[in-house]
Amino acid sequence: MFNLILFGPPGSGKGTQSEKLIEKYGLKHLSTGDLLRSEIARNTPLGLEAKNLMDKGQLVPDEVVIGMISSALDSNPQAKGFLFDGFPRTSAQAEALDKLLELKNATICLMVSLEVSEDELVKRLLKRGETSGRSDDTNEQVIRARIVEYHNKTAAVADYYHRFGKVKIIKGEGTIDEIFNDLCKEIDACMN
Ligand code: B4P
Repeated sequence: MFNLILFGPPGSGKGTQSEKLIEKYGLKHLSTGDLLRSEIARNTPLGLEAKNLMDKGQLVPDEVVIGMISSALDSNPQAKGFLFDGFPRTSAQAEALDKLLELKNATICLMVSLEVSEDELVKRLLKRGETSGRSDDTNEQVIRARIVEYHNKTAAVADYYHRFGKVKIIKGEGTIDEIFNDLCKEIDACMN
């Protein structure tokens, strides 16, 4: 089983590159952002709690996202591997993921981390906000709060995988195809 984490700050291209990667490698895409937005769209109690936090640019509690990932892993027993997009976002989530995978005799093979300057992140997210209908993309203050959450809580997740020599850093600025090619080089090197 090949399990990959696509890592990076909000707006770094995780969702964009995930779509291309799952097509090329046949991995099952697990995006906690998409799972949460689907709960919001269905007006579930979990969705209402999540929306409140996401609209402020804050992370949703660990137990909520870990529970979602756990059910998604169980519902996809045939998957030949998973692409984790936007998860793990805290060290507690990273430790929980390791334990969930261990139960399936699996592990994270590689974390690819997209690096993008803060000005570019803000520019991209505000542009997406013009059309996406995502309330967390329309307000610059909320976007900046998401970037602060990333530095305070999420950046440390890369250190966690770094200890196991599993992190590769990719420049996340350039054309979508250039970045995709750089990601594929790292993934192919890890698969072979
Ligand atoms: P996510 O849905 O994960 O959203 P994101 O990080 O903002 O988006 P992503 O990084 O995938 O966007 P992309 O660059 O593809 O999270 C949303 C919220 O959900 C979080 O703030 C949090 O509240 C909550 N949440 C999610 N997971 C959680 C977890 N595990 N724990 C706790 N809370 C969690 O796209 C950005 C834009 O850039 C697009 O418009 C795209 O077209 C553009 N773009 C992409 N690549 C480009 C390039 N090379 N050049 C120019 N533009 C590019």
